[in-house]
Amino acid sequence: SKGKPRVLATRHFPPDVEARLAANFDAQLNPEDRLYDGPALARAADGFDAIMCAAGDALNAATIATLPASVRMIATFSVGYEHVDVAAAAKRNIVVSNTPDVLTDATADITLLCLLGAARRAHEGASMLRAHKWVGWTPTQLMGTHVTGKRLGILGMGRIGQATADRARAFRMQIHYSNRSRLAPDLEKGAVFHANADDMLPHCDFLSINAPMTPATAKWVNAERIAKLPKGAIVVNTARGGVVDDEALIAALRSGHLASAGLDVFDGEPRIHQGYYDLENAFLLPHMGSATVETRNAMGFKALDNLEAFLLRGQSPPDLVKAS
Ligand code: 8YV
Repeated sequence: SKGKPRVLATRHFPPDVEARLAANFDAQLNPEDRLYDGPALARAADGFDAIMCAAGDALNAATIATLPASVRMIATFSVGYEHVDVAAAAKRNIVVSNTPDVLTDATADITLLCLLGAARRAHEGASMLRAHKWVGWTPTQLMGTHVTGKRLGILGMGRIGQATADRARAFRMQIHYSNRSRLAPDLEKGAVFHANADDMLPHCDFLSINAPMTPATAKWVNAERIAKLPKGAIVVNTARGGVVDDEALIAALRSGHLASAGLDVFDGEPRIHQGYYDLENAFLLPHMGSATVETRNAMGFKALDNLEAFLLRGQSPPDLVKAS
């Protein structure tokens, strides 16, 4: 009889996830705990039925073209899937799955952390204290931007955008949003819809990017659009760094047109634009949006639900990603 299906994982995962992976599959975890490049991944995948990968692993058309014929599935441990060329996979009859929903709350939480951290100058305060430079309170020390009652524009009102809006409403923020389509009233909850995202910009005291990385969103936040934001606005990004033109954002943070930025994601991460390191008015995190024990376990279990449906039961993966 045939043995268990074989799964090659590009990363190590939380212990309970690895235990279930090992129980149900003949699994191999990347011993290097760093990314395989294209040819090395293709070599390593020889004889494997599926690859369990993560955001940042470049499963582009060139890599997918060189994958061995044994590979029938790519399950990414992420909701974003711009790193997997789904059309190239479809051509080779490789199914792709992702992990939506389970990371919505954790990512919306960190969006508020970035918003508040940027508005309230958390980086400057924390580093002043840690550097033993806090000589005492003064009435004008570290005055930030008030959050309550301000306008928040959300670019991309999907699951994470909506969960961000729900949290922002507790701060009595006025929600504006732009999305491919307008939400039904029960989901919109009074937020102001802008059919053209450019038209939303003048209304944003805060702009939160919650859109996926696509050709249409690449470097969408550029110099021209930043100029349309009110002076003193704050940009928050917990989606993908590539949606922002780093040069333009850094220039606006230097000039003071933007008060600050709260960023969890960066183009080319972890080798981020050098300009960010010198900016006091940027609250920067190393892509930790989904990094809670509960969420990372749920993401792993969801990836496994998909692998098990397809490889053990011959079903379509519940979180099948279709080529657009
Ligand atoms: C992860 C993410 O931290 O789900 C995504 O799209 O970016 C994050 O949840 C990570 O990239 C996992 O692959």
